[in-house]
Amino acid sequence: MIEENIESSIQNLWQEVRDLNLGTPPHIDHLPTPPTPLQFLRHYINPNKPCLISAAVPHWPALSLWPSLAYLRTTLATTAVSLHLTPTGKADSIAPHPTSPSSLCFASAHVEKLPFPEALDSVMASEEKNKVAYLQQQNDCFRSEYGALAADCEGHIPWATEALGCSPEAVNLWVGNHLSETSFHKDHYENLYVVITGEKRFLLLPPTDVHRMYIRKYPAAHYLYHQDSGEFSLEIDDPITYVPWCSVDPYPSPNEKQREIEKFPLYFNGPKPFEVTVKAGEILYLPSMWFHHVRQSPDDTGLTIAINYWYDMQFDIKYAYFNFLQSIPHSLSNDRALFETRNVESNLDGSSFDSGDESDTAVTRDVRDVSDNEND
Ligand SMILES: O=C(O)CCC(=O)C(=O)O
Repeated sequence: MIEENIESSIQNLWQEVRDLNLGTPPHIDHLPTPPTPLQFLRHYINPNKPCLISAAVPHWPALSLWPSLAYLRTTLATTAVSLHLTPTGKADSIAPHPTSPSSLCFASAHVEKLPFPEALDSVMASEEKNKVAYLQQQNDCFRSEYGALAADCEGHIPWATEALGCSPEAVNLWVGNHLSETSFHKDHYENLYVVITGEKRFLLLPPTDVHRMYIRKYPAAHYLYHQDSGEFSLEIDDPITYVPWCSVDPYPSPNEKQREIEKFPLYFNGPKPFEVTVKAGEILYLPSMWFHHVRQSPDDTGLTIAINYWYDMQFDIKYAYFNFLQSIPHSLSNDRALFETRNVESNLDGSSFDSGDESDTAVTRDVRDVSDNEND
Protein backbone atom coordinates (compact mmCIF):
# COMPACT_ATOMS: atom_id res chain seq x y z
CA MET A 1 0.00 0.00 0.00
CA ILE A 2 2.75 2.42 0.97
CA GLU A 3 4.69 1.36 -2.12
CA GLU A 4 1.68 2.07 -4.33
CA ASN A 5 1.29 5.52 -2.81
CA ILE A 6 4.95 6.29 -3.41
CA GLU A 7 4.78 5.06 -6.97
CA SER A 8 1.74 7.14 -7.78
CA SER A 9 3.34 10.20 -6.14
CA ILE A 10 6.42 9.74 -8.29
CA GLN A 11 4.25 9.36 -11.37
CA ASN A 12 2.44 12.58 -10.42
CA LEU A 13 5.80 14.27 -10.17
CA TRP A 14 6.66 13.29 -13.76
CA GLN A 15 3.47 14.90 -14.97
CA GLU A 16 3.58 17.92 -12.69
CA VAL A 17 7.05 19.06 -13.79
CA ARG A 18 5.81 18.87 -17.38
CA ASP A 19 2.60 20.76 -16.62
CA LEU A 20 4.19 23.45 -14.46
CA ASN A 21 7.65 23.89 -15.91
CA LEU A 22 8.72 21.95 -18.97
CA GLY A 23 5.72 21.83 -21.31
CA THR A 24 4.53 18.92 -23.38
CA PRO A 25 7.06 16.57 -24.97
CA PRO A 26 8.51 16.17 -27.51
CA HIS A 27 9.04 19.95 -27.89
CA ILE A 28 11.42 22.14 -25.96
CA ASP A 29 11.55 25.95 -26.17
CA HIS A 30 13.11 27.19 -29.39
CA LEU A 31 14.66 30.67 -29.32
CA PRO A 32 15.38 32.34 -32.70
CA THR A 33 18.41 34.18 -31.27
CA PRO A 34 20.48 33.93 -28.07
CA PRO A 35 18.81 35.08 -24.84
CA THR A 36 20.22 37.83 -22.66
CA PRO A 37 22.10 36.53 -19.61
CA LEU A 38 19.16 37.51 -17.40
CA GLN A 39 16.60 35.73 -19.61
CA PHE A 40 18.80 32.66 -19.72
CA LEU A 41 19.20 32.63 -15.94
CA ARG A 42 15.51 33.21 -15.17
CA HIS A 43 13.84 31.08 -17.80
CA TYR A 44 16.27 28.20 -18.26
CA ILE A 45 19.08 27.80 -15.69
CA ASN A 46 17.02 28.39 -12.56
CA PRO A 47 14.10 26.17 -13.65
CA ASN A 48 16.58 23.55 -15.00
CA LYS A 49 14.84 23.66 -18.37
CA PRO A 50 16.43 22.93 -21.78
CA CYS A 51 16.14 25.18 -24.83
CA LEU A 52 17.34 25.22 -28.42
CA ILE A 53 18.88 28.45 -29.70
CA SER A 54 19.17 29.28 -33.41
CA ALA A 55 21.52 31.82 -35.01
CA ALA A 56 23.64 31.20 -31.96
CA VAL A 57 27.17 31.58 -33.30
CA PRO A 58 26.88 33.26 -36.75
CA HIS A 59 30.24 35.00 -36.30
CA TRP A 60 32.27 31.82 -35.68
CA PRO A 61 34.78 31.05 -38.47
CA ALA A 62 34.28 27.33 -37.66
CA LEU A 63 30.91 27.36 -39.45
CA SER A 64 32.51 28.11 -42.81
CA LEU A 65 35.94 26.53 -42.21
CA TRP A 66 35.20 23.12 -40.67
CA PRO A 67 33.01 21.74 -43.46
CA SER A 68 36.29 21.71 -45.42
CA LEU A 69 38.15 18.55 -44.56
CA ALA A 70 41.22 19.96 -46.31
CA TYR A 71 41.25 22.86 -43.82
CA LEU A 72 41.01 20.51 -40.84
CA ARG A 73 43.67 18.16 -42.21
CA THR A 74 46.10 21.05 -42.82
CA THR A 75 45.50 22.85 -39.53
CA LEU A 76 45.83 19.64 -37.51
CA ALA A 77 48.41 17.95 -39.75
CA THR A 78 50.81 17.15 -36.94
CA THR A 79 48.39 17.04 -34.01
CA ALA A 80 47.90 13.80 -32.07
CA VAL A 81 44.25 13.30 -31.08
CA SER A 82 42.26 10.68 -29.14
CA LEU A 83 40.25 8.27 -31.25
CA HIS A 84 37.60 6.04 -29.67
CA LEU A 85 37.07 2.67 -31.38
CA THR A 86 34.19 0.25 -30.87
CA PRO A 87 32.75 -2.59 -32.94
CA THR A 88 29.24 -1.07 -32.95
CA GLY A 89 29.50 2.70 -32.49
CA LYS A 90 28.21 2.36 -28.94
CA ALA A 91 30.89 3.38 -26.47
CA ASP A 92 30.31 3.92 -22.77
CA SER A 93 27.27 1.75 -23.03
CA ILE A 94 25.84 -1.54 -21.84
CA ALA A 95 27.08 -4.61 -23.75
CA PRO A 96 26.93 -8.39 -23.35
CA HIS A 97 29.35 -9.59 -20.67
CA PRO A 98 32.38 -11.17 -22.44
CA THR A 99 32.47 -14.40 -20.42
CA SER A 100 28.78 -14.64 -19.59
CA PRO A 101 27.10 -13.26 -22.69
CA SER A 102 23.57 -13.44 -21.30
CA SER A 103 24.53 -10.92 -18.61
CA LEU A 104 25.76 -7.38 -19.12
CA CYS A 105 28.68 -5.06 -18.51
CA PHE A 106 29.59 -1.40 -19.07
CA ALA A 107 31.86 -1.22 -22.12
CA SER A 108 34.29 1.66 -22.78
CA ALA A 109 35.95 2.26 -26.13
CA HIS A 110 39.47 1.32 -27.15
CA VAL A 111 41.28 4.69 -27.19
CA GLU A 112 44.23 5.41 -29.46
CA LYS A 113 46.31 8.56 -29.95
CA LEU A 114 46.86 9.17 -33.66
CA PRO A 115 47.81 12.07 -35.93
CA PHE A 116 44.56 13.85 -36.80
CA PRO A 117 44.61 13.09 -40.57
CA GLU A 118 44.92 9.36 -39.85
CA ALA A 119 42.25 9.48 -37.16
CA LEU A 120 39.91 11.32 -39.53
CA ASP A 121 40.45 8.63 -42.20
CA SER A 122 39.43 6.09 -39.60
CA VAL A 123 36.19 7.96 -38.80
CA MET A 124 35.39 8.22 -42.52
CA ALA A 125 36.11 4.50 -43.02
CA SER A 126 33.88 3.42 -40.11
CA GLU A 127 31.77 0.39 -40.91
CA GLU A 128 28.65 -0.81 -39.20
CA LYS A 129 29.10 -3.99 -37.12
CA ASN A 130 32.83 -3.98 -37.70
CA LYS A 131 34.78 -0.92 -36.55
CA VAL A 132 33.37 2.49 -35.71
CA ALA A 133 35.68 5.41 -34.90
CA TYR A 134 34.60 8.53 -32.99
CA LEU A 135 36.96 11.43 -32.33
CA GLN A 136 36.19 12.61 -28.83
CA GLN A 137 37.72 12.86 -25.38
CA GLN A 138 35.79 14.42 -22.55
CA ASN A 139 38.78 15.97 -20.82
CA ASP A 140 38.77 19.52 -22.20
CA CYS A 141 40.21 18.19 -25.47
CA PHE A 142 39.28 21.28 -27.49
CA ARG A 143 41.60 23.45 -25.44
CA SER A 144 44.40 20.86 -25.41
CA GLU A 145 44.48 18.43 -28.35
CA TYR A 146 42.64 20.78 -30.72
CA GLY A 147 44.31 24.03 -29.60
CA ALA A 148 45.19 24.78 -33.26
CA LEU A 149 41.47 25.36 -33.94
CA ALA A 150 41.00 27.77 -31.01
CA ALA A 151 40.60 30.87 -33.19
CA ASP A 152 37.65 29.30 -35.06
CA CYS A 153 35.27 29.39 -32.06
CA GLU A 154 34.86 31.46 -28.96
CA GLY A 155 36.52 30.17 -25.80
CA HIS A 156 33.17 30.40 -24.02
CA ILE A 157 29.53 31.32 -24.66
CA PRO A 158 29.42 34.92 -23.38
CA TRP A 159 25.74 35.11 -22.29
CA ALA A 160 25.99 31.71 -20.60
CA THR A 161 29.24 32.62 -18.85
CA GLU A 162 27.63 35.79 -17.50
CA ALA A 163 24.46 34.00 -16.40
CA LEU A 164 26.32 31.11 -14.80
CA GLY A 165 28.94 33.35 -13.20
CA CYS A 166 31.92 31.21 -14.21
CA SER A 167 34.00 30.14 -17.20
CA PRO A 168 33.64 26.69 -18.75
CA GLU A 169 35.29 23.90 -16.81
CA ALA A 170 35.86 21.86 -19.98
CA VAL A 171 35.40 22.37 -23.73
CA ASN A 172 35.16 19.18 -25.79
CA LEU A 173 35.15 18.44 -29.52
CA TRP A 174 33.15 15.59 -31.11
CA VAL A 175 33.82 14.39 -34.67
CA GLY A 176 31.82 11.39 -35.80
CA ASN A 177 29.33 10.05 -38.29
CA HIS A 178 25.92 8.39 -38.27
CA LEU A 179 27.29 5.19 -36.71
CA SER A 180 28.29 6.74 -33.39
CA GLU A 181 25.71 6.79 -30.67
CA THR A 182 25.91 7.95 -27.05
CA SER A 183 23.81 5.99 -24.57
CA PHE A 184 21.49 7.52 -21.97
CA HIS A 185 23.40 9.13 -19.10
CA LYS A 186 23.52 12.40 -17.17
CA ASP A 187 26.35 14.78 -16.31
CA HIS A 188 26.94 17.10 -13.41
CA TYR A 189 27.49 20.06 -15.70
CA GLU A 190 25.50 22.80 -17.35
CA ASN A 191 26.05 21.91 -21.00
CA LEU A 192 26.04 24.35 -23.94
CA TYR A 193 26.19 22.03 -26.95
CA VAL A 194 27.01 23.65 -30.32
CA VAL A 195 26.70 21.79 -33.63
CA ILE A 196 29.08 22.94 -36.38
CA THR A 197 28.40 20.45 -39.21
CA GLY A 198 25.66 17.83 -39.63
CA GLU A 199 22.91 17.29 -37.05
CA LYS A 200 22.64 15.78 -33.57
CA ARG A 201 19.43 14.21 -32.29
CA PHE A 202 18.93 14.26 -28.55
CA LEU A 203 16.38 12.43 -26.44
CA LEU A 204 16.00 14.19 -23.11
CA LEU A 205 14.43 13.23 -19.80
CA PRO A 206 14.39 15.47 -16.72
CA PRO A 207 16.10 14.39 -13.49
CA THR A 208 12.68 13.79 -11.95
CA ASP A 209 12.35 10.76 -14.28
CA VAL A 210 15.38 9.02 -12.75
CA HIS A 211 13.47 5.82 -11.95
CA ARG A 212 12.57 5.42 -15.62
CA MET A 213 16.25 4.97 -16.50
CA TYR A 214 16.74 1.77 -14.43
CA ILE A 215 20.22 2.76 -13.26
CA ARG A 216 22.14 -0.37 -12.30
CA LYS A 217 25.73 -1.08 -11.40
CA TYR A 218 27.52 -2.92 -14.21
CA PRO A 219 31.02 -4.41 -14.15
CA ALA A 220 33.35 -2.08 -16.06
CA ALA A 221 34.90 -3.46 -19.25
CA HIS A 222 36.94 -2.06 -22.12
CA TYR A 223 37.29 -2.94 -25.79
CA LEU A 224 40.71 -3.83 -27.15
CA TYR A 225 41.26 -3.45 -30.88
CA HIS A 226 43.69 -5.96 -32.38
CA GLN A 227 45.39 -4.40 -35.38
CA ASP A 228 46.67 -7.74 -36.75
CA SER A 229 43.28 -9.46 -36.93
CA GLY A 230 41.18 -6.29 -37.27
CA GLU A 231 38.96 -7.60 -34.46
CA PHE A 232 37.85 -6.43 -31.05
CA SER A 233 37.88 -8.23 -27.74
CA LEU A 234 36.02 -7.03 -24.65
CA GLU A 235 37.76 -7.44 -21.30
CA ILE A 236 36.45 -6.91 -17.79
CA ASP A 237 38.58 -4.34 -15.93
CA ASP A 238 41.06 -5.78 -13.47
CA PRO A 239 40.62 -5.05 -10.60
CA ILE A 240 36.88 -5.21 -11.12
CA THR A 241 34.91 -2.00 -10.62
CA TYR A 242 31.21 -1.27 -11.03
CA VAL A 243 29.72 1.60 -12.99
CA PRO A 244 26.17 2.79 -12.31
CA TRP A 245 24.61 3.32 -15.74
CA CYS A 246 21.18 3.71 -17.38
CA SER A 247 19.87 0.37 -18.62
CA VAL A 248 17.42 1.65 -21.24
CA ASP A 249 18.17 1.53 -24.96
CA PRO A 250 15.47 3.78 -26.44
CA TYR A 251 15.88 2.29 -29.94
CA PRO A 252 15.81 -1.50 -29.53
CA SER A 253 15.90 -3.62 -32.68
CA PRO A 254 12.46 -4.84 -33.83
CA ASN A 255 13.04 -8.36 -32.50
CA GLU A 256 14.13 -7.06 -29.08
CA LYS A 257 11.49 -4.39 -28.74
CA GLN A 258 8.80 -6.34 -26.90
CA ARG A 259 11.28 -7.74 -24.44
CA GLU A 260 12.74 -4.30 -23.73
CA ILE A 261 9.27 -2.86 -23.15
CA GLU A 262 8.60 -5.62 -20.62
CA LYS A 263 11.93 -5.04 -18.89
CA PHE A 264 11.65 -1.26 -18.76
CA PRO A 265 7.95 -0.39 -18.63
CA LEU A 266 8.50 2.86 -16.73
CA TYR A 267 10.47 4.17 -19.70
CA PHE A 268 8.49 2.75 -22.59
CA ASN A 269 5.01 3.23 -21.11
CA GLY A 270 5.68 6.55 -19.36
CA PRO A 271 5.67 10.10 -20.76
CA LYS A 272 7.53 10.50 -24.05
CA PRO A 273 11.04 11.96 -23.83
CA PHE A 274 11.71 15.46 -25.13
CA GLU A 275 13.28 15.30 -28.58
CA VAL A 276 15.45 17.87 -30.23
CA THR A 277 17.48 18.00 -33.42
CA VAL A 278 20.37 20.43 -33.20
CA LYS A 279 21.50 21.75 -36.59
CA ALA A 280 24.68 23.50 -37.69
CA GLY A 281 24.94 26.90 -35.99
CA GLU A 282 22.49 26.03 -33.20
CA ILE A 283 23.08 25.55 -29.47
CA LEU A 284 21.25 23.17 -27.19
CA TYR A 285 21.19 24.18 -23.54
CA LEU A 286 21.23 20.80 -21.81
CA PRO A 287 20.71 21.46 -18.10
CA SER A 288 22.68 19.62 -15.45
CA MET A 289 21.45 16.18 -14.39
CA TRP A 290 19.17 15.73 -17.42
CA PHE A 291 19.35 12.27 -18.96
CA HIS A 292 20.34 12.39 -22.61
CA HIS A 293 20.79 9.96 -25.48
CA VAL A 294 22.52 11.20 -28.65
CA ARG A 295 22.50 10.12 -32.30
CA GLN A 296 23.86 12.03 -35.25
CA SER A 297 23.66 12.47 -38.98
CA PRO A 298 26.49 13.90 -41.07
CA ASP A 299 26.59 16.67 -43.68
CA ASP A 300 27.84 16.15 -47.27
CA THR A 301 31.40 15.57 -46.07
CA GLY A 302 30.22 12.53 -44.08
CA LEU A 303 30.93 14.09 -40.68
CA THR A 304 29.05 15.54 -37.72
CA ILE A 305 31.19 17.99 -35.75
CA ALA A 306 30.16 19.55 -32.46
CA ILE A 307 31.75 21.34 -29.57
CA ASN A 308 30.36 21.51 -26.06
CA TYR A 309 31.02 23.77 -23.11
CA TRP A 310 30.69 22.20 -19.68
CA TYR A 311 30.11 24.72 -16.91
CA ASP A 312 30.10 23.72 -13.25
CA MET A 313 26.61 23.18 -11.89
CA GLN A 314 25.44 24.50 -8.54
CA PHE A 315 25.18 21.74 -5.98
CA ASP A 316 22.13 23.42 -4.51
CA ILE A 317 18.70 22.34 -3.25
CA LYS A 318 17.78 20.86 -6.67
CA TYR A 319 20.70 18.48 -6.34
CA ALA A 320 19.60 17.55 -2.80
CA TYR A 321 16.02 16.92 -3.99
CA PHE A 322 17.34 14.79 -6.83
CA ASN A 323 19.42 12.64 -4.48
CA PHE A 324 16.44 12.18 -2.22
CA LEU A 325 14.19 11.15 -5.12
CA GLN A 326 16.80 8.75 -6.44
CA SER A 327 17.10 7.10 -3.04
CA ILE A 328 13.41 6.14 -3.03
CA PRO A 329 12.82 2.66 -4.43
CA HIS A 330 10.18 2.61 -7.12
CA SER A 331 8.27 -0.25 -8.59
CA LEU A 332 9.95 -3.01 -6.63
CA SER A 333 8.08 -5.64 -8.56
CA ASN A 334 9.49 -4.44 -11.86
CA ASP A 335 12.97 -4.35 -10.37
CA ARG A 336 12.51 -7.91 -9.19
CA ALA A 337 11.26 -9.00 -12.58
CA LEU A 338 14.38 -7.56 -14.18
CA PHE A 339 16.61 -9.22 -11.61
CA GLU A 340 14.93 -12.58 -11.93
CA THR A 341 14.94 -12.48 -15.73
CA ARG A 342 18.65 -11.87 -15.80
CA ASN A 343 19.48 -14.47 -13.19
CA VAL A 344 17.38 -17.13 -14.79
CA GLU A 345 19.18 -16.41 -18.01
CA SER A 346 22.69 -16.34 -16.74
CA ASN A 347 23.05 -17.32 -13.11
CA LEU A 348 26.02 -15.01 -13.21
CA ASP A 349 24.71 -11.57 -13.65
CA GLY A 350 27.37 -8.97 -12.98
CA SER A 351 24.88 -6.15 -12.76
CA SER A 352 23.29 -5.14 -9.49
CA PHE A 353 20.66 -2.67 -8.43
CA ASP A 354 21.60 0.80 -7.67
CA SER A 355 19.69 3.57 -6.13
CA GLY A 356 22.91 5.53 -6.17
CA ASP A 357 24.55 7.97 -8.45
CA GLU A 358 26.00 7.69 -11.91
CA SER A 359 28.39 10.52 -11.32
CA ASP A 360 31.50 8.41 -10.96
CA THR A 361 31.31 7.15 -14.50
CA ALA A 362 33.60 7.03 -17.45
CA VAL A 363 31.87 10.05 -18.91
CA THR A 364 32.66 12.27 -15.97
CA ARG A 365 35.81 10.49 -14.88
CA ASP A 366 38.04 12.00 -17.55
CA VAL A 367 36.99 15.54 -16.94
CA ARG A 368 37.77 15.27 -13.26
CA ASP A 369 41.39 15.68 -14.27
CA VAL A 370 40.60 19.29 -14.99
CA SER A 371 38.08 19.71 -12.20
CA ASP A 372 38.66 20.41 -8.57
CA ASN A 373 35.00 19.91 -7.84
CA GLU A 374 34.72 16.91 -5.58
CA ASN A 375 31.07 17.39 -4.77
CA ASP A 376 29.93 14.63 -7.01
O1 LIG B 1 27.63 14.10 -28.82
C1 LIG B 1 27.65 13.05 -28.20
O2 LIG B 1 27.84 11.97 -28.78
C2 LIG B 1 27.43 13.01 -26.71
C3 LIG B 1 27.33 14.35 -26.05
C4 LIG B 1 27.18 14.24 -24.57
O3 LIG B 1 26.87 13.23 -24.01
C5 LIG B 1 27.41 15.42 -23.74
O4 LIG B 1 27.68 16.52 -24.28
O5 LIG B 1 27.33 15.31 -22.50
